[in-house]
Amino acid sequence: DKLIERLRLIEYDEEFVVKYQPKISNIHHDFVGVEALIRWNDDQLGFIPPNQFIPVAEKTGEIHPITIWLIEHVCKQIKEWQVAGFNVGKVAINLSNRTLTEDTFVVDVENIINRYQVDPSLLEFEITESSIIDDEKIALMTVKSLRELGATIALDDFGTGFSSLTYLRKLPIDKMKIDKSFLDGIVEDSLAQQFLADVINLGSTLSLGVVVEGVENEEELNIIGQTSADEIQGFYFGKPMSSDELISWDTSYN
Ligand code: G
Ligand code: G
Ligand code: MN
Ligand code: NA
Repeated sequence: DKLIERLRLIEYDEEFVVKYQPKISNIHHDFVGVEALIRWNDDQLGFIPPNQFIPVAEKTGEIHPITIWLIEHVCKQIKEWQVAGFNVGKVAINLSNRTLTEDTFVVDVENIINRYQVDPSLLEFEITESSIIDDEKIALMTVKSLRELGATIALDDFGTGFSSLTYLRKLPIDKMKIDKSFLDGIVEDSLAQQFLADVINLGSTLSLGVVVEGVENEEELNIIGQTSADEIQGFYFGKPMSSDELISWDTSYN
């Protein structure tokens, strides 16, 4: 259809914009990192949200060049921030299923890191449960190789997949991002609060860093403040922003 055709014709540098959403530490509310989120503005179709075009790009295979473009864009941005003396901590990048089974992916990432001389520990890759279950062996090898390069691996949307907990226990990951649906209605619901705290404790038991996503107000923030979560992300602190917006956000945040 139209979307597939437009996707094939994308001028990446002109039509893609990358936004960065801040992540905050749970203890002192320090600015500790960002998640990079892609935005597509097509001159015919207008703005197309990622949850609309990413699944299509996964089917057509376009997701590979898109992800490589994004990683390169992020590495350039990290260098620019470093030159400007702006410290954003780790930059998280979402990886689709298909990316993890692309045989040149790790080598491509390695080449970009070397080209831009970016410290790999500044990169965090977000994967989902389904992406490692679909094609277990190859995807797991990719994840291990990314970790060996020095990158961090976070399991995104935790709690929405169907993988068994014994399987999760064996995954080569560093962090867990609790899905924002765990915060639905939590302010008035003490059972939901206990459930969230228990899920966070599960991550801590597995020695994983725990990120809580989707924090929109102070009440939710206070609930999370009483848990062992490590990081917080959500509109309450900041929406996904351009680099310039992020710099002014940081200035007024501090
Ligand atoms: O930013 P937003 O809330 O609109 O994101 C919607 C969905 O699109 C999220 O699941 C997010 O992970 C995904 N997404 C955003 N940017 C990227 C990207 O660069 N690559 C992949 N694979 N998914 C992305
Ligand atoms: O699937 P993934 O976790 O990558 O999706 C991340 C997306 O979630 C971000 O792109 C952002 O648009 C969205 N998001 C981030 N914080 C909030 C929030 O506080 N509330 C809501 N509703 N969405 C959020
Ligand atoms: Mn994510
Ligand atoms: Na998520």
